[in-house]
Amino acid sequence: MPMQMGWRWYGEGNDKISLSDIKQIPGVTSIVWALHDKMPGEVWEIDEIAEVQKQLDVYGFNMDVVESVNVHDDIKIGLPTRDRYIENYKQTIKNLSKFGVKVICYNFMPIFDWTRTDLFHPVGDGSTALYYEKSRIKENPKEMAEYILSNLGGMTFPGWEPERLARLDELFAAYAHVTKEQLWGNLKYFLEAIIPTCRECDIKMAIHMDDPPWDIFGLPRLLTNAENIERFLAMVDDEYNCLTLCSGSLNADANNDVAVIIRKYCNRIAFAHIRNVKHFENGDFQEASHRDCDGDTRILDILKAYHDCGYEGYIRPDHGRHLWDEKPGNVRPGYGLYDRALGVMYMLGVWDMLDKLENNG
Ligand code: DNO
Repeated sequence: MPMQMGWRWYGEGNDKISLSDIKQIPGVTSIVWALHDKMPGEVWEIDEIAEVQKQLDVYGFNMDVVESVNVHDDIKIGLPTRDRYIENYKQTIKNLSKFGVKVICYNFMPIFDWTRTDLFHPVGDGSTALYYEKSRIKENPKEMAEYILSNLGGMTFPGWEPERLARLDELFAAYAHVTKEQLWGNLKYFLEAIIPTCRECDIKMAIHMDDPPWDIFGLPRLLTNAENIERFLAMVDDEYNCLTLCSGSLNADANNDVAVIIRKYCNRIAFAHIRNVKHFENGDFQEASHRDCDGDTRILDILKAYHDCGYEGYIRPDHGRHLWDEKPGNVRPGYGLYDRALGVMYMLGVWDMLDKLENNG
């Protein structure tokens, strides 16, 4: 089985890009989906999942990959109430398995998911892209959260739930005593509780890399480099405990060589996010087109590593730039149509050539 190309879609009525638009992009077979109106900790009900299945069936897409079933803060903080939310998580896994779901992408970042200081930074060619200015991520998480929330154009973004972020002070107070070691322990507790259900249901849990891969606002982050990936995989050494290897998240730290990580852990990568970033000397970074030479992530080496390893998992273009008519307010930051579609074609172009060279030189 070859690798399978996916496309992240935010759902009917919640995404300007329609399934019929996506159908016209060559090679996409999997819709990477979620129930975006669910709060972390809620059970995803059968009838709600069935609704999405019906929509995807019309176009012949599979629903094998969910991104994300978000983990409740009480689990990350390690509160006694976590067991109730873990039970809900298991029920969601069981419900998803009835629809043939194979992979759940999730993250274990305290409070914030991906973090950027500018969502529409000029690239220099008329397009814009997500940008991270290191000096602006210092003391004021509120300012950053308000900036991001007010620039989402009313669109939902998992990890950026306004209801949750309205309680920012409370959340920071709750995480204040969670050390990095405790966070590792809470992750282990969560995984040990759910992996038997994953095995029973044949669903792989695929943790997303922390983005950016370093502590922010004094909050610990775990999935940041090869050493921590090794620790994570060994901590719960089970074929259902896997990675969503996000090339752009990892390579925001220029010391991370993503291709080397792929070659080492390929059998535990269930989902690949391909994103290119360009580094600046002061530690800032900007997201770039998927073309290798437009950034510093070495996309060609990454694709070659997956190909050499015989990768059969899911892959998707990650963030793209905003092109042409994609402007603040009418595009979900990072998730426009055009640049991600170009990303699919670039990746498939490289992959097809690698296949050809392998098959008949
Ligand atoms: C960024 C995404 C992440 C990812 C979550 C997974 O655009 O890759 O937000 O979906 O971290 O839980």
